[in-house]
Amino acid sequence: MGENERMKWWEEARFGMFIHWGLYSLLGRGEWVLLVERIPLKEYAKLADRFNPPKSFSPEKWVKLAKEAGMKYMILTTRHHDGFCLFNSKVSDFTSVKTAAKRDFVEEYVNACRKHNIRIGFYYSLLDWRFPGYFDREKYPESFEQIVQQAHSQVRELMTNYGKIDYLFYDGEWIPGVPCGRGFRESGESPEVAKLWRAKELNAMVRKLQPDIILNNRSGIPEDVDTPEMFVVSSKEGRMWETCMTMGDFGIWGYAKHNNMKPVIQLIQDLVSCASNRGNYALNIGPKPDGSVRAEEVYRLKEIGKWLKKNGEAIYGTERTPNGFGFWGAGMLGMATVKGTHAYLHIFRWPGETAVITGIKNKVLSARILGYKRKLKIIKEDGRLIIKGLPVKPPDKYGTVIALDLDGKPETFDYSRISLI
Ligand code: FHN
Repeated sequence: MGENERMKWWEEARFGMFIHWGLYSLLGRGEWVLLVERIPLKEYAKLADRFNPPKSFSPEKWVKLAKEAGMKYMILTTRHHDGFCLFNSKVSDFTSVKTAAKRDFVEEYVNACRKHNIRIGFYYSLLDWRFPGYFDREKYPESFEQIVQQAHSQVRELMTNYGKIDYLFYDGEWIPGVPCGRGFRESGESPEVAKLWRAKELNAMVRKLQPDIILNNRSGIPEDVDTPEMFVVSSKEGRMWETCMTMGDFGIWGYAKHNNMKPVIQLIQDLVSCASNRGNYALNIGPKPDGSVRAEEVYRLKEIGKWLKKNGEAIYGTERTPNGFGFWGAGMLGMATVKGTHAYLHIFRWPGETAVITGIKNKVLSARILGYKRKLKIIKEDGRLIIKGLPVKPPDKYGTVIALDLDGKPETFDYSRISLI
């Protein structure tokens, strides 16, 4: 399959669900609880005796929610930094198959994704806090080597035993004391990190087993997509990227009993901002230990889904918006996304019956409000686009999209440098 063909679904998708679920969900204080509270390993391991969701729970519930939210792919934590696997592994007994649950949740997850035709992503943490070699590679070289071997063996298991996988999201590539070029925003290369994880060999194995897979940039090698985290930061032109984002507070991905949820409008504006710059948005849920999704997350996903039902045309498959198009997006009214010969003005600050947008070089053939029947009048004068006949009040509480049909690919020129007199 050619490069463009391989990335096609990714370009079309724009919106995915990230899922952080594991032993840490039982404690309700986020996925880093083992390390930040320095819980003794033996005590933490006992959680596996309690990690046993009811038989009535199935990952299919998450898949149905993702579909209702308008998400096109999913990423499940198959194993996080605590080392507990949601899949069967020959190289570890610390798995949901060999402990209380006696279930291969990864298998249930992939089956549900396929049943509902949604693209399948695996998250896999290279590091494993259970090994002293992670904390001090020099002092415990054999232990560090064991982590690397575990990672190679388990990634091979994940790429072999669960059918076609669309996206592998490595995480936990950083190693104490070793320079790592990837931060929350930067996606820099990390050659020393890649060398220590033997990432070249690992990724070659992955691509041999899964030739069409998309790999993220968190094995120390850039591979296919950058992954800014908690920030919408677009990569350079031509480079694919995805912002992953928590629905609640900064940096808490696993279930946390007390968590301040972001407003729907902020999540939608993030999604538009990603789509405007040819990026994807992986929005996270942190299910409770029984697998159920908290009401605040369900509400937000359903609200976004309703908005996308009306405005998805302005999100899915969008291209990179030319700088300055609509003069910094859609003027000071919102943001713009583009696709083919269409431009979409996402208006978050409703102007009333008339909207004025500058910076569009094209001839505008027509304008319509997505999901709303109303004849609009467009006037192009002195480089300004004046749209008349808009409703007095905004049709959509989260953001109304005015679709423009242009005489060609969207073009702009910089009005900020043209004197007003
Ligand atoms: O340490 C992890 C964190 O728990 C979470 O999984 C995020 C999601 O991308 N990644 C790491 C922090 O960068």
